[in-house]
Amino acid sequence: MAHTGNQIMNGWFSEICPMWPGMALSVEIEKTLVSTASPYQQIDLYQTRSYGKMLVLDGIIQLTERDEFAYHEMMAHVPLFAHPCPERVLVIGGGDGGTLREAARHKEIRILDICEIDGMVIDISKQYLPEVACGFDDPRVCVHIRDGNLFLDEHPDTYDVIIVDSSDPIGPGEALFEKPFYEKLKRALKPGGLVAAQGESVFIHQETVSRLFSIVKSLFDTRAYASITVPSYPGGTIGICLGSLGVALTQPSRTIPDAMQKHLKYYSEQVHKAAFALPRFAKTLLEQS
Ligand code: JA2
Repeated sequence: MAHTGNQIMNGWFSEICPMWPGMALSVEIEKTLVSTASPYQQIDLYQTRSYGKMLVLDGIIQLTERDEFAYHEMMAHVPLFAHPCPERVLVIGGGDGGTLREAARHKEIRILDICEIDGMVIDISKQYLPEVACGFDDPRVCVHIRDGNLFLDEHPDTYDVIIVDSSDPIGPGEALFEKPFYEKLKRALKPGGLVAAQGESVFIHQETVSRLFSIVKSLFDTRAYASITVPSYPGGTIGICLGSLGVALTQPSRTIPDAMQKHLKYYSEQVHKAAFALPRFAKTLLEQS
């Protein structure tokens, strides 16, 4: 189901979605820069008053220039620092390039594949969000415009780390929240590999989080859930759902190189550990999933 109705009133964009009924996040808009439909979804890009440019897919905020660093640093560095030596890495989704930009800071990586279903998201990000899409410039990056499910079928026993940087489970991201997809992720991992997925919010998507975590629990012996503060996502927090084939997840296994330290605005060794400390209700929800 897509949400492509006009959500702009008096210069304010409101993110209205049945996944979070009865609430909306509003952002003041100065200008619409792009409004177009791809074969998969409606793509809008706005100049906002105080959050820089903002990418919206099917009416849902995917990133703003002001706070994208929080989500992208955590989506990349939590799984990549948990792994002792990530050489072959796959990002599924993430067509804006921000997760790639952060992943590319890891010199251990030899091949950095990205499988994004919608090439238009990549093209628009390269044109309008160069400081995010610069992730595509790294020579180790190999772009595959494909369905993630089909791509995984062709890559058994291939990856040390897979990052699922998906949109919400409505529209093209839907299949990425289902058990068959997680079975394929597991098959695509090398021994000792791990997967990290966009895990929604424990405050407002309890059913989605619970279902996702129960899938990960049924397939991975080691699993964990981290949370990130991102003002422009609903409720101001978003989670990372992780599962591994034996590798510990809740602390970094390598030290952060000095050359990387100076680029980081959110991730640190302390933040890595702290992100897994969850409020009581969330801990209970995940234990009961
Ligand atoms: N942003 C994206 C993406 C996939 C492609 C392009 C941009 C995200 N995944 C994160 C979205 C989080 C949505 C929270 N409601």
